[in-house]
Amino acid sequence: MMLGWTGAFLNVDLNKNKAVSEKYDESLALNFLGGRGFAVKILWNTLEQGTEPLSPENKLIFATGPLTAVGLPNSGKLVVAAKSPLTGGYGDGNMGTMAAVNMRRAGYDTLIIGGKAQTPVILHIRDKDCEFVDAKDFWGLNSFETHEQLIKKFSRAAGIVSIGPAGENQVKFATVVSQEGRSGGRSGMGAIMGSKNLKAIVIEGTGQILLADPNGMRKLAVDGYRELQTKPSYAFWKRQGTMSTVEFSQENSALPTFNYREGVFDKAEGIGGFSMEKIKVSNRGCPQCNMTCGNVVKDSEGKDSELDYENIAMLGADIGLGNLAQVATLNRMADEFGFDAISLGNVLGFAMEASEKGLIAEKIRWGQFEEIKALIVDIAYRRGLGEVLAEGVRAASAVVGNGSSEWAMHVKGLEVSAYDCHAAPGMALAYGTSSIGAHHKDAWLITWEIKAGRESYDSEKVNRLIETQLIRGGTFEALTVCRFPYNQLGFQLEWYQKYLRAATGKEFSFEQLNQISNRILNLIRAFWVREYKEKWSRDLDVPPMRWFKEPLTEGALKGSVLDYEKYDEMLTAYYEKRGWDERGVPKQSTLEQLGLTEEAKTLDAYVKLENKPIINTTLQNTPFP
Ligand code: PTT
Ligand code: SF4
Repeated sequence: MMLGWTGAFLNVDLNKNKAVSEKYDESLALNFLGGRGFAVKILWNTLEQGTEPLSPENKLIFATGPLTAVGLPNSGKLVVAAKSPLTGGYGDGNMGTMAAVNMRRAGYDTLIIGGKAQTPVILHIRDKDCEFVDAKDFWGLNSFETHEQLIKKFSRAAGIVSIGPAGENQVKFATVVSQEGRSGGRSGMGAIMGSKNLKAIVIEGTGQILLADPNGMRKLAVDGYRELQTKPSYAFWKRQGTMSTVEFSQENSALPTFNYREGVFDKAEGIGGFSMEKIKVSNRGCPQCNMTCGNVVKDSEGKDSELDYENIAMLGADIGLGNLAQVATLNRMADEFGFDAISLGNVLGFAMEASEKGLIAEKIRWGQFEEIKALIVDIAYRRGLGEVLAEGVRAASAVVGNGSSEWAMHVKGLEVSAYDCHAAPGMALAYGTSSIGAHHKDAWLITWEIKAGRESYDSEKVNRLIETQLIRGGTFEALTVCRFPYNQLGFQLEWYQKYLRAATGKEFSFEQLNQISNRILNLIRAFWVREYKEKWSRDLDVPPMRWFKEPLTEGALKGSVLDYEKYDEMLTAYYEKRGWDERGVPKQSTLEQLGLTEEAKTLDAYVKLENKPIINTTLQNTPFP
């Protein structure tokens, strides 16, 4: 019997309204751990190459890991994954939700959802029972209304994930939303739910997760919570969460401003952590967490809105809006409609710049609150300019043309998150090589880079990047728990080894954990290459040209710009250290060393692993594969 893992997946076929519980082999758990590891392995195994992301054949995965929901600090998280409709590659997000807790208590580590319901449905799971509930009365509701209605219909203790109108209308950057403010799956996981006519999933789990050492885990969990509270930054974290990053980014010319033209914003103070504190009403957060970081404020309409740094930077500075209560309204709209707030800010900034340059007929101006609100609604319902922007910034720039691809701020189709990189080559490489496109999840290198020397492109940065990607993008995404105790409060990694021992009864050395992470990240890379086939090119690992060509014109780092040749050298060094060829494709030997021999054979059939050149595309303009 497996301990720590439930050992079962729930396989749901919406074509047939059927759900089957499946045992999986222990070797999967030992080699891929859980979360992102399970997700990529399932997608690799079950999707045909070239599967259309919004087709019934795509699989939507909700995956937990051996540490999810076992009572230890910040363990109420899951990974939501699929082949992304925004990027055409591997896509996922990590969200805190009671659905993670209930899924494990219902006896499942992972839900695998395929097919498409004929009419909108809600999947209701109660332990081993499953039903498909007609969702006609819910379709069209926003995610907050959906949550409220479903709690009334089922139970307050149920775990609920749902989509809003953005997901229903298959906006390519629609997310899955939970608990009025947790949002996951930046690269369009909500659109996948919409394409399957799946409005929501309600899970009620009443069982117990079997652990190797339950008493040991209880004690370790209490010790962990106590230790977190003693951390010097704990109190400030509870006050501001990620919001203090606004001041950090502004001081370091990294706050995305006017569609990443600049790294400083003259109204930054008004949208920063200390301004937020003045209107803050409470903290909200994920289950099983004692450092809850969601800052709830009253927005310009008097409604609650939960603020994080990324959302505020992207729906504030990046679109020229300096009124925090108004930014909070846009943030709430993002959660209600179920958009990714980062991509939303990005497409809005792109539209404003295109409008300013006279490249589109519509007038949409920096910082004009009413115009922005109206455009957000149009994106959700795919009306007018909204229809173009609903496809994401890469596709929008293909429509707008006129060189706009140089300031369409994305990598591999995923919009850049909220760190300007004119003067941060390491962070630029982190975006370039991230597992899902330009997201900071795998490697938030910028704080370290600023201390280490931001002007350098040396191998220390490459080493640090890979180390960070393995821990954050590999281990934490597989465990599957929140990484904030570790990277924000300095909670040591050794804790997680102890937790793993108590959960599974097995020892995992750091070398083993790194090996698992490396396996996961290599398989993710192999997935991208398999899906892009001959369209794959190293250019896809290069961030937007704006950062190379258009220097900052304001702030202490005025004149800064990235150096293309040096970036390219750094990319080569990165590939060598990863065991990838000059195209960024994992070598046969690399995959074999990680036990991915079968996967190497499959990949070889699509892209010769002996380093034969494949078509080189122009920078970042690869059409959707
Ligand atoms: C995450 C991305 C982030 S990363 C932020 S703010 W951040 C934005 N939050 C959004 C939001 O809120 N609403 C919305 N409509 N769109 C949003 N888009 C953006 O989505 C999130 C926290 C945060 S807040 C971060 S960094 C950490 N991320 C973790 C991670 O990736 N892995 C992990 N093991 N632990 C993490 N802990 C932290 O979790 P995505 P959440 Mg999110 C409202 O989903 O797709 O990964 O994108 O899930 O429960 O809200 O927690 O400064
Ligand atoms: Fe969720 Fe924040 Fe707690 Fe992490 S620290 S579990 S993101 S509330």
